[in-house]
Amino acid sequence: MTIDLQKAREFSDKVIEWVRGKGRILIVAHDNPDPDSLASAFALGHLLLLKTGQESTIAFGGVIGRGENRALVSELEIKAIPMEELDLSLFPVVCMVDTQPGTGNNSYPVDRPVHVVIDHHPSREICDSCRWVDVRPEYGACATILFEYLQAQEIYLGTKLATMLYYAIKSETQDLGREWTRADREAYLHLFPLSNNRILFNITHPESPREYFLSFNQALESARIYGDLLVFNLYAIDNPDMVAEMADFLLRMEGVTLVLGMGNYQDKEILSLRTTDLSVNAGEVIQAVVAGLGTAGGHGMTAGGQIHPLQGDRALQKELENTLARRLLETLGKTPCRPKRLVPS
Ligand SMILES: [Mn+2]
Repeated sequence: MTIDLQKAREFSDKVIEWVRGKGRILIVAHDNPDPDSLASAFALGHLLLLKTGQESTIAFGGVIGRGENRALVSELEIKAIPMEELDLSLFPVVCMVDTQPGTGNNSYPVDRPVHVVIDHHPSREICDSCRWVDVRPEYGACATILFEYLQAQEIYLGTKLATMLYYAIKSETQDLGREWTRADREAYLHLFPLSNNRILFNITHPESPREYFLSFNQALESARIYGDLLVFNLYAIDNPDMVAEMADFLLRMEGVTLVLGMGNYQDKEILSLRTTDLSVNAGEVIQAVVAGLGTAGGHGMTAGGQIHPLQGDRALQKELENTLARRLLETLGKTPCRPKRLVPS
């Protein structure tokens, strides 16, 4: 291990000391949680249980939709509870992982206190009001930060914990192909031999419903290409994670350097932006595109947003697509042009 664990040790020491004796702990993941968010939440709960004897509850908004994420949760027995089923006043300690207060991508009420924030998204001012904040935007995965705490606190990495942290870093950085740092690589290499390959295979090859395959069809049929930009619209979806998954899929299109996707989940428009262009900051671009319409945030190459509420009218959703495409071209300083269909009509 060549990474410097001093920061991790100091921060985790202080948090453990502060949490000790304070009672029940709530750990908030972001909405429609991904493996990075779920594994980080589990690891934090595990650390605090071993060091303080206090139990944690993992809470999330939305759904665990993606087949891989459902398999992760069931194979590795991660117990996560929908936020609306919890009485939030019962938790004297509130932690947030892989998200921050007031970003719009978590369902924890903004007017309630958050004590501990551990994240790798760009830092938000609102965190100044939180007691303990460890935000490292340079890290590829939030799970890497948690891995460092576990190492610094000399916590034994059992198969289950190792497998979920490994899968979190693997999926978040696409096997260290996207936005990773040396710390992510160290964690990834350390965790791989401790992971269970059969479970990893089951997670990465989930059985998928017919709707899953129809989403590919919808993504392809709706795809419009504006020069090197591609915009697609899934309209009504029953799994909000499909937008990001189809964005990743279409980003492999020759000649395309940026993809903006959208889909309507329970009257909320879910947006996803992906880019391979290193001169573009996806998080900043999507914030400019949805300004005044919704909330958004993200990293350099991946970002997401939500526009709420938008009732399920198809014409309205098409109109929104055109608006977002126009704003995207404007934001990137490109001249407006007539889009081409990916699939000829
Ligand atoms: Mn993350």
